[in-house]
Amino acid sequence: MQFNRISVVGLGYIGLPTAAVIASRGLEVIGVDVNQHAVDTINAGDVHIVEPDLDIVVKSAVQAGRLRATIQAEPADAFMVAVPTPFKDGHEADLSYIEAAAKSIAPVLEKGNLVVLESTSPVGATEALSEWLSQYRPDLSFPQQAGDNADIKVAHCPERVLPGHVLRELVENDRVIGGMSGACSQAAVSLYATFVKGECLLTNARTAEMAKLTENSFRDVNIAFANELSIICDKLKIDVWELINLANRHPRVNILNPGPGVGGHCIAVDPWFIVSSAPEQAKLIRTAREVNDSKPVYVLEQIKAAAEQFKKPVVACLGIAFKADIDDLRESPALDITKQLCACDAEVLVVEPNIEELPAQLSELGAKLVSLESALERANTLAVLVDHKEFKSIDPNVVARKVIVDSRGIF
Ligand code: SAJ
Repeated sequence: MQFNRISVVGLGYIGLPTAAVIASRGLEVIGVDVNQHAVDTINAGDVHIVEPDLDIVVKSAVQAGRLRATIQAEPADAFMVAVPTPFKDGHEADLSYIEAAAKSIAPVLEKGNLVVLESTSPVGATEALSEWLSQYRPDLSFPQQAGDNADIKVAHCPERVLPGHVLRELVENDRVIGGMSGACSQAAVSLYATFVKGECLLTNARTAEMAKLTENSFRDVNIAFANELSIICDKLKIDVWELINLANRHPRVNILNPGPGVGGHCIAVDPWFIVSSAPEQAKLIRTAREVNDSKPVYVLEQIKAAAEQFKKPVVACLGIAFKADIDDLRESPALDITKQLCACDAEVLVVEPNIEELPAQLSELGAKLVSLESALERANTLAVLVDHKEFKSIDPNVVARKVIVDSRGIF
Protein backbone atom coordinates (compact mmCIF):
# COMPACT_ATOMS: atom_id res chain seq x y z
CA MET A 1 0.00 0.00 0.00
CA GLN A 2 1.30 3.47 -0.90
CA PHE A 3 1.07 6.32 1.62
CA ASN A 4 1.51 9.94 0.64
CA ARG A 5 -0.67 11.76 3.14
CA ILE A 6 -1.00 10.67 6.77
CA SER A 7 -3.36 12.12 9.34
CA VAL A 8 -2.46 11.88 13.04
CA VAL A 9 -5.44 12.45 15.32
CA GLY A 10 -4.43 13.69 18.78
CA LEU A 11 -1.26 15.81 18.95
CA GLY A 12 -0.10 15.04 22.48
CA TYR A 13 2.90 13.23 23.95
CA ILE A 14 2.62 10.42 21.37
CA GLY A 15 0.78 11.94 18.39
CA LEU A 16 2.97 15.02 17.91
CA PRO A 17 6.33 13.18 17.91
CA THR A 18 4.82 10.52 15.60
CA ALA A 19 3.51 13.18 13.20
CA ALA A 20 6.85 15.01 13.19
CA VAL A 21 8.91 11.85 12.63
CA ILE A 22 6.72 10.72 9.71
CA ALA A 23 6.94 14.21 8.20
CA SER A 24 10.73 14.08 8.56
CA ARG A 25 10.64 10.98 6.31
CA GLY A 26 9.21 13.11 3.50
CA LEU A 27 5.50 12.26 3.81
CA GLU A 28 2.80 14.90 4.09
CA VAL A 29 1.29 14.88 7.59
CA ILE A 30 -1.90 16.54 8.79
CA GLY A 31 -2.25 16.65 12.55
CA VAL A 32 -5.74 16.96 14.01
CA ASP A 33 -6.43 18.15 17.54
CA VAL A 34 -9.40 19.60 19.42
CA ASN A 35 -7.11 22.06 21.23
CA GLN A 36 -6.87 25.32 19.25
CA HIS A 37 -3.84 26.44 21.27
CA ALA A 38 -1.96 23.23 20.35
CA VAL A 39 -2.91 23.63 16.68
CA ASP A 40 -1.74 27.29 16.56
CA THR A 41 1.48 26.52 18.43
CA ILE A 42 2.40 23.68 16.07
CA ASN A 43 1.57 25.72 12.95
CA ALA A 44 3.92 28.40 14.28
CA GLY A 45 6.66 25.72 14.38
CA ASP A 46 6.62 25.42 18.18
CA VAL A 47 5.68 22.68 20.63
CA HIS A 48 3.23 22.68 23.54
CA ILE A 49 4.79 19.67 25.29
CA VAL A 50 8.30 19.01 26.54
CA GLU A 51 10.31 16.16 25.06
CA PRO A 52 14.02 16.32 24.20
CA ASP A 53 14.65 17.49 20.57
CA LEU A 54 10.93 17.46 19.67
CA ASP A 55 11.00 21.24 19.11
CA ILE A 56 13.74 20.87 16.47
CA VAL A 57 11.96 18.09 14.55
CA VAL A 58 8.58 19.88 14.64
CA LYS A 59 10.05 23.20 13.55
CA SER A 60 11.86 21.69 10.57
CA ALA A 61 8.79 19.62 9.51
CA VAL A 62 6.53 22.70 9.66
CA GLN A 63 9.06 24.92 7.84
CA ALA A 64 9.45 22.27 5.12
CA GLY A 65 5.67 22.40 4.65
CA ARG A 66 5.26 18.70 5.49
CA LEU A 67 3.47 19.07 8.84
CA ARG A 68 0.32 21.09 9.36
CA ALA A 69 -2.16 21.04 12.26
CA THR A 70 -5.91 21.56 12.05
CA ILE A 71 -9.03 21.28 14.19
CA GLN A 72 -11.08 19.68 11.44
CA ALA A 73 -10.07 16.32 9.91
CA GLU A 74 -9.10 16.27 6.23
CA PRO A 75 -8.88 13.37 3.76
CA ALA A 76 -5.71 11.21 3.97
CA ASP A 77 -4.44 7.74 3.00
CA ALA A 78 -4.08 6.66 6.63
CA PHE A 79 -5.33 7.90 9.99
CA MET A 80 -3.38 7.24 13.19
CA VAL A 81 -5.42 7.78 16.35
CA ALA A 82 -3.37 8.76 19.41
CA VAL A 83 -5.89 10.20 21.85
CA PRO A 84 -6.00 9.76 25.66
CA THR A 85 -7.65 6.72 27.24
CA PRO A 86 -8.04 7.61 30.91
CA PHE A 87 -10.17 5.64 33.33
CA LYS A 88 -13.52 6.53 34.82
CA ASP A 89 -14.65 6.00 38.40
CA GLY A 90 -14.33 2.33 39.20
CA HIS A 91 -11.22 2.11 36.98
CA GLU A 92 -13.15 1.28 33.82
CA ALA A 93 -11.58 2.63 30.61
CA ASP A 94 -13.04 5.83 29.20
CA LEU A 95 -13.23 5.38 25.40
CA SER A 96 -15.00 8.68 24.77
CA TYR A 97 -11.92 10.29 23.15
CA ILE A 98 -11.64 7.35 20.72
CA GLU A 99 -15.33 7.68 19.92
CA ALA A 100 -14.89 11.42 19.33
CA ALA A 101 -11.92 10.70 17.03
CA ALA A 102 -14.08 8.24 15.06
CA LYS A 103 -16.75 10.90 14.68
CA SER A 104 -14.20 13.45 13.50
CA ILE A 105 -12.52 11.31 10.81
CA ALA A 106 -15.61 9.38 9.59
CA PRO A 107 -16.88 12.16 7.23
CA VAL A 108 -13.56 12.28 5.32
CA LEU A 109 -12.90 8.50 5.09
CA GLU A 110 -12.47 7.14 1.57
CA LYS A 111 -12.41 3.61 0.19
CA GLY A 112 -8.88 2.15 0.57
CA ASN A 113 -8.02 4.12 3.76
CA LEU A 114 -6.28 2.59 6.77
CA VAL A 115 -7.19 3.55 10.36
CA VAL A 116 -4.74 2.62 13.12
CA LEU A 117 -5.49 2.96 16.82
CA GLU A 118 -2.29 3.77 18.76
CA SER A 119 -3.87 4.74 22.10
CA THR A 120 -3.34 2.23 24.90
CA SER A 121 -6.72 0.53 25.06
CA PRO A 122 -8.65 -2.22 26.79
CA VAL A 123 -9.19 -5.41 24.80
CA GLY A 124 -11.99 -4.82 22.28
CA ALA A 125 -11.41 -1.08 21.76
CA THR A 126 -10.19 -1.46 18.15
CA GLU A 127 -13.34 -3.42 17.32
CA ALA A 128 -15.38 -0.68 19.01
CA LEU A 129 -13.59 1.99 16.95
CA SER A 130 -14.35 0.10 13.74
CA GLU A 131 -17.99 -0.28 14.81
CA TRP A 132 -18.33 3.47 15.49
CA LEU A 133 -16.80 4.26 12.08
CA SER A 134 -19.21 1.90 10.37
CA GLN A 135 -22.18 3.52 12.12
CA TYR A 136 -21.13 6.95 10.84
CA ARG A 137 -20.33 5.60 7.34
CA PRO A 138 -22.86 2.90 6.39
CA ASP A 139 -21.84 3.46 2.74
CA LEU A 140 -18.40 1.89 3.37
CA SER A 141 -17.55 -1.69 4.44
CA PHE A 142 -15.39 -2.46 7.48
CA PRO A 143 -13.35 -5.53 8.52
CA GLN A 144 -15.96 -6.81 11.02
CA GLN A 145 -18.31 -7.15 8.01
CA ALA A 146 -16.05 -7.84 5.02
CA GLY A 147 -12.73 -9.12 6.47
CA ASP A 148 -9.83 -8.82 4.02
CA ASN A 149 -12.11 -7.26 1.38
CA ALA A 150 -13.29 -4.34 3.51
CA ASP A 151 -13.18 -0.81 2.03
CA ILE A 152 -11.53 0.48 5.20
CA LYS A 153 -8.69 -1.34 6.95
CA VAL A 154 -8.46 -1.11 10.75
CA ALA A 155 -5.57 -2.11 13.02
CA HIS A 156 -4.16 -1.58 16.49
CA CYS A 157 -0.50 -0.68 16.95
CA PRO A 158 0.08 0.39 20.55
CA GLU A 159 2.63 3.09 21.25
CA ARG A 160 5.39 1.91 23.59
CA VAL A 161 7.87 4.79 23.77
CA LEU A 162 9.49 5.94 27.01
CA PRO A 163 8.91 9.62 27.87
CA GLY A 164 12.28 11.38 27.64
CA HIS A 165 13.45 9.03 24.85
CA VAL A 166 10.47 9.27 22.54
CA LEU A 167 12.17 10.29 19.28
CA ARG A 168 14.72 7.48 19.47
CA GLU A 169 12.28 4.81 20.65
CA LEU A 170 9.67 5.75 18.02
CA VAL A 171 12.13 4.70 15.33
CA GLU A 172 14.10 1.94 17.04
CA ASN A 173 11.51 -0.02 19.06
CA ASP A 174 9.90 -3.15 17.62
CA ARG A 175 6.17 -2.68 17.04
CA VAL A 176 3.28 -5.04 17.72
CA ILE A 177 0.73 -4.72 14.91
CA GLY A 178 -2.68 -6.29 15.23
CA GLY A 179 -5.00 -5.93 12.27
CA MET A 180 -8.70 -6.79 12.31
CA SER A 181 -7.84 -9.00 9.30
CA GLY A 182 -4.64 -10.17 7.61
CA ALA A 183 -4.99 -7.44 4.98
CA CYS A 184 -5.38 -4.81 7.72
CA SER A 185 -2.15 -6.01 9.39
CA GLN A 186 -0.25 -5.92 6.09
CA ALA A 187 -1.44 -2.38 5.33
CA ALA A 188 -0.38 -1.22 8.81
CA VAL A 189 3.06 -2.81 8.37
CA SER A 190 3.59 -0.80 5.17
CA LEU A 191 2.67 2.37 7.05
CA TYR A 192 5.06 1.73 9.95
CA ALA A 193 7.82 0.66 7.54
CA THR A 194 7.97 4.32 6.42
CA PHE A 195 9.56 5.35 9.74
CA VAL A 196 10.24 2.35 12.05
CA LYS A 197 13.63 0.63 11.99
CA GLY A 198 12.59 -1.97 14.59
CA GLU A 199 10.79 -5.17 13.63
CA CYS A 200 7.01 -5.15 13.03
CA LEU A 201 5.48 -8.19 14.76
CA LEU A 202 2.09 -9.27 13.43
CA THR A 203 -0.88 -10.49 15.45
CA ASN A 204 -4.60 -9.74 15.77
CA ALA A 205 -6.07 -6.56 17.29
CA ARG A 206 -7.11 -8.09 20.62
CA THR A 207 -3.69 -9.64 21.25
CA ALA A 208 -1.97 -6.34 20.33
CA GLU A 209 -4.20 -4.51 22.84
CA MET A 210 -3.40 -7.05 25.55
CA ALA A 211 0.33 -6.98 24.70
CA LYS A 212 0.56 -3.29 25.56
CA LEU A 213 -1.41 -3.71 28.79
CA THR A 214 0.78 -6.68 29.67
CA GLU A 215 4.01 -4.71 29.21
CA ASN A 216 2.94 -1.95 31.58
CA SER A 217 1.40 -4.39 34.08
CA PHE A 218 4.62 -6.40 34.09
CA ARG A 219 6.50 -3.24 35.07
CA ASP A 220 3.89 -2.27 37.67
CA VAL A 221 3.97 -5.70 39.33
CA ASN A 222 7.77 -5.61 39.45
CA ILE A 223 7.84 -2.09 40.94
CA ALA A 224 5.22 -3.21 43.49
CA PHE A 225 7.53 -6.08 44.49
CA ALA A 226 10.35 -3.55 45.10
CA ASN A 227 8.02 -1.19 46.99
CA GLU A 228 6.72 -3.98 49.20
CA LEU A 229 10.28 -5.12 49.90
CA SER A 230 11.21 -1.58 51.00
CA ILE A 231 8.40 -1.57 53.58
CA ILE A 232 9.32 -5.05 54.84
CA CYS A 233 12.97 -3.96 55.11
CA ASP A 234 12.04 -0.86 57.14
CA LYS A 235 10.25 -3.14 59.62
CA LEU A 236 13.18 -5.57 59.79
CA LYS A 237 15.79 -2.74 59.92
CA ILE A 238 17.52 -3.78 56.72
CA ASP A 239 18.82 -1.38 54.04
CA VAL A 240 16.62 -2.28 51.06
CA TRP A 241 19.07 -0.79 48.53
CA GLU A 242 21.94 -2.93 49.77
CA LEU A 243 19.60 -5.93 49.81
CA ILE A 244 18.49 -5.39 46.19
CA ASN A 245 22.07 -4.89 45.02
CA LEU A 246 23.04 -8.18 46.61
CA ALA A 247 20.01 -10.13 45.34
CA ASN A 248 20.52 -8.72 41.82
CA ARG A 249 23.96 -10.34 41.70
CA HIS A 250 22.09 -13.62 41.23
CA PRO A 251 22.14 -14.35 37.48
CA ARG A 252 18.34 -14.68 37.24
CA VAL A 253 17.19 -11.93 39.63
CA ASN A 254 16.60 -8.33 38.50
CA ILE A 255 14.61 -6.37 41.08
CA LEU A 256 13.52 -2.83 40.15
CA ASN A 257 13.82 0.26 42.37
CA PRO A 258 11.48 1.15 45.21
CA GLY A 259 10.21 4.73 45.14
CA PRO A 260 7.49 7.00 46.51
CA GLY A 261 4.86 5.35 44.29
CA VAL A 262 4.18 4.93 40.57
CA GLY A 263 3.30 8.01 38.56
CA GLY A 264 2.71 9.03 34.96
CA HIS A 265 -0.19 8.43 32.65
CA CYS A 266 0.55 4.83 31.76
CA ILE A 267 1.78 2.37 34.36
CA ALA A 268 -0.60 3.58 37.06
CA VAL A 269 -3.55 3.36 34.65
CA ASP A 270 -3.16 0.53 32.14
CA PRO A 271 -3.17 -2.43 34.57
CA TRP A 272 -6.66 -1.37 35.65
CA PHE A 273 -7.87 -2.07 32.08
CA ILE A 274 -6.93 -5.71 32.61
CA VAL A 275 -8.48 -5.75 36.09
CA SER A 276 -11.76 -4.28 34.88
CA SER A 277 -11.96 -6.79 32.00
CA ALA A 278 -11.26 -9.80 34.26
CA PRO A 279 -11.86 -8.72 37.88
CA GLU A 280 -12.03 -12.25 39.31
CA GLN A 281 -8.89 -13.45 37.58
CA ALA A 282 -6.56 -10.43 37.79
CA LYS A 283 -5.64 -10.81 41.48
CA LEU A 284 -1.91 -10.16 41.34
CA ILE A 285 -2.25 -7.23 38.93
CA ARG A 286 -4.86 -5.58 41.18
CA THR A 287 -2.79 -6.11 44.32
CA ALA A 288 0.29 -4.62 42.63
CA ARG A 289 -1.73 -1.48 41.81
CA GLU A 290 -2.91 -1.27 45.41
CA VAL A 291 0.64 -1.70 46.78
CA ASN A 292 1.99 1.03 44.48
CA ASP A 293 -0.93 3.37 45.16
CA SER A 294 -0.41 3.05 48.92
CA LYS A 295 3.30 3.89 48.80
CA PRO A 296 2.94 7.71 48.74
CA VAL A 297 1.01 7.61 52.04
CA TYR A 298 3.73 5.48 53.61
CA VAL A 299 6.48 7.88 52.47
CA LEU A 300 4.45 10.90 53.64
CA GLU A 301 4.19 9.40 57.14
CA GLN A 302 7.97 8.82 57.17
CA ILE A 303 8.61 12.46 56.27
CA LYS A 304 6.14 13.73 58.87
CA ALA A 305 7.77 11.59 61.57
CA ALA A 306 11.20 12.90 60.55
CA ALA A 307 10.10 16.56 60.55
CA GLU A 308 8.38 16.26 63.94
CA GLN A 309 11.78 16.03 65.60
CA PHE A 310 12.24 19.76 65.01
CA LYS A 311 10.54 22.67 66.75
CA LYS A 312 10.43 24.51 63.43
CA PRO A 313 10.45 21.89 60.72
CA VAL A 314 11.70 23.05 57.32
CA VAL A 315 11.25 20.27 54.78
CA ALA A 316 12.95 20.35 51.38
CA CYS A 317 11.19 18.16 48.85
CA LEU A 318 13.78 17.13 46.27
CA GLY A 319 11.84 16.61 43.04
CA ILE A 320 8.14 16.76 42.23
CA ALA A 321 8.17 15.27 38.68
CA PHE A 322 6.77 11.78 38.20
CA LYS A 323 10.23 10.39 37.47
CA ALA A 324 13.86 11.35 37.01
CA ASP A 325 15.11 14.04 34.59
CA ILE A 326 11.80 15.11 33.09
CA ASP A 327 9.50 18.08 33.76
CA ASP A 328 6.27 16.05 33.66
CA LEU A 329 4.21 16.47 36.84
CA ARG A 330 1.21 14.43 35.65
CA GLU A 331 0.02 11.86 38.18
CA SER A 332 3.18 12.42 40.19
CA PRO A 333 3.34 10.78 43.64
CA ALA A 334 6.09 13.28 44.57
CA LEU A 335 3.70 16.16 43.82
CA ASP A 336 0.94 14.55 45.93
CA ILE A 337 3.27 13.98 48.86
CA THR A 338 4.48 17.60 48.67
CA LYS A 339 0.87 18.88 48.63
CA GLN A 340 0.00 16.83 51.71
CA LEU A 341 3.10 18.11 53.52
CA CYS A 342 1.92 21.67 52.99
CA ALA A 343 -1.09 20.86 55.14
CA CYS A 344 1.24 19.92 58.03
CA ASP A 345 2.92 22.23 60.47
CA ALA A 346 6.11 22.67 58.41
CA GLU A 347 7.69 25.11 55.99
CA VAL A 348 7.90 23.36 52.60
CA LEU A 349 10.67 24.13 50.11
CA VAL A 350 10.58 22.52 46.67
CA VAL A 351 13.60 21.84 44.48
CA GLU A 352 12.63 20.90 40.92
CA PRO A 353 15.42 21.72 38.46
CA ASN A 354 13.17 20.96 35.44
CA ILE A 355 10.51 23.64 36.01
CA GLU A 356 10.63 27.44 36.23
CA GLU A 357 7.53 27.97 38.30
CA LEU A 358 5.57 25.95 40.86
CA PRO A 359 2.09 24.81 39.79
CA ALA A 360 -0.60 26.95 41.43
CA GLN A 361 -1.90 23.94 43.38
CA LEU A 362 1.40 24.01 45.34
CA SER A 363 2.20 27.74 45.53
CA GLU A 364 -1.33 28.42 46.82
CA LEU A 365 -0.58 26.06 49.70
CA GLY A 366 2.51 28.11 50.63
CA ALA A 367 5.27 25.91 49.13
CA LYS A 368 8.25 27.76 47.65
CA LEU A 369 10.40 26.80 44.66
CA VAL A 370 14.06 27.25 45.64
CA SER A 371 17.51 26.31 44.32
CA LEU A 372 19.18 23.14 45.56
CA GLU A 373 21.86 25.20 47.36
CA SER A 374 19.28 27.28 49.18
CA ALA A 375 17.29 24.18 50.17
CA LEU A 376 20.39 22.42 51.50
CA GLU A 377 21.24 25.49 53.53
CA ARG A 378 17.80 26.15 54.99
CA ALA A 379 16.08 22.79 55.45
CA ASN A 380 16.50 20.57 58.49
CA THR A 381 14.61 17.67 56.83
CA LEU A 382 15.28 16.40 53.31
CA ALA A 383 12.70 14.32 51.44
CA VAL A 384 14.21 12.78 48.31
CA LEU A 385 11.20 12.15 46.06
CA VAL A 386 12.79 12.01 42.59
CA ASP A 387 16.25 10.77 41.59
CA HIS A 388 17.08 13.69 39.27
CA LYS A 389 20.72 13.76 38.17
CA GLU A 390 21.30 17.04 40.07
CA PHE A 391 20.50 15.30 43.36
CA LYS A 392 22.71 12.29 42.77
CA SER A 393 25.79 14.51 42.89
CA ILE A 394 24.99 16.04 46.30
CA ASP A 395 28.02 15.73 48.55
CA PRO A 396 26.98 13.43 51.45
CA ASN A 397 29.10 15.53 53.84
CA VAL A 398 26.94 18.59 53.11
CA VAL A 399 23.81 16.78 54.27
CA ALA A 400 25.39 14.75 57.07
CA ARG A 401 23.54 16.71 59.77
CA LYS A 402 20.14 16.72 58.12
CA VAL A 403 17.38 14.24 58.76
CA ILE A 404 16.84 12.49 55.43
CA VAL A 405 13.96 10.43 54.07
CA ASP A 406 15.42 8.99 50.88
CA SER A 407 12.58 7.29 49.00
CA ARG A 408 14.76 6.80 45.87
CA GLY A 409 17.94 5.54 47.51
CA ILE A 410 20.26 8.21 46.10
CA PHE A 411 22.38 8.48 49.26
N1 SAJ B 1 9.39 3.60 38.82
C1 SAJ B 1 9.81 3.14 40.06
N2 SAJ B 1 10.78 2.20 40.10
C2 SAJ B 1 11.37 1.70 38.97
C3 SAJ B 1 10.93 2.15 37.72
C4 SAJ B 1 9.94 3.11 37.67
O1 SAJ B 1 9.31 3.57 41.10
O2 SAJ B 1 12.27 0.85 39.10
C5 SAJ B 1 8.32 4.62 38.74
C6 SAJ B 1 8.78 5.93 38.09
O3 SAJ B 1 9.43 6.76 39.01
C7 SAJ B 1 7.48 6.49 37.58
C8 SAJ B 1 6.68 5.24 37.20
O4 SAJ B 1 7.31 4.15 37.86
O5 SAJ B 1 6.80 7.17 38.62
C9 SAJ B 1 6.64 4.96 35.72
O6 SAJ B 1 7.89 5.21 35.10
P1 SAJ B 1 8.50 4.27 33.97
O7 SAJ B 1 9.82 4.84 33.58
O8 SAJ B 1 8.52 2.88 34.42
O9 SAJ B 1 7.45 4.31 32.78
P2 SAJ B 1 6.68 5.47 31.94
O10 SAJ B 1 5.33 5.63 32.53
O11 SAJ B 1 7.52 6.68 31.78
O12 SAJ B 1 6.59 4.73 30.50
C10 SAJ B 1 6.01 3.43 30.43
C11 SAJ B 1 6.94 2.53 29.59
N3 SAJ B 1 6.52 1.13 29.72
C12 SAJ B 1 7.40 0.15 30.06
O13 SAJ B 1 8.57 0.38 30.30
C13 SAJ B 1 6.87 -1.23 30.09
C14 SAJ B 1 6.90 2.97 28.12
O14 SAJ B 1 7.64 2.07 27.30
C15 SAJ B 1 5.44 3.04 27.63
O15 SAJ B 1 5.38 3.45 26.27
C16 SAJ B 1 4.73 4.06 28.49
O16 SAJ B 1 4.72 3.56 29.84
C17 SAJ B 1 3.31 4.22 27.95
O17 SAJ B 1 3.08 5.22 27.25
O18 SAJ B 1 2.49 3.33 28.15
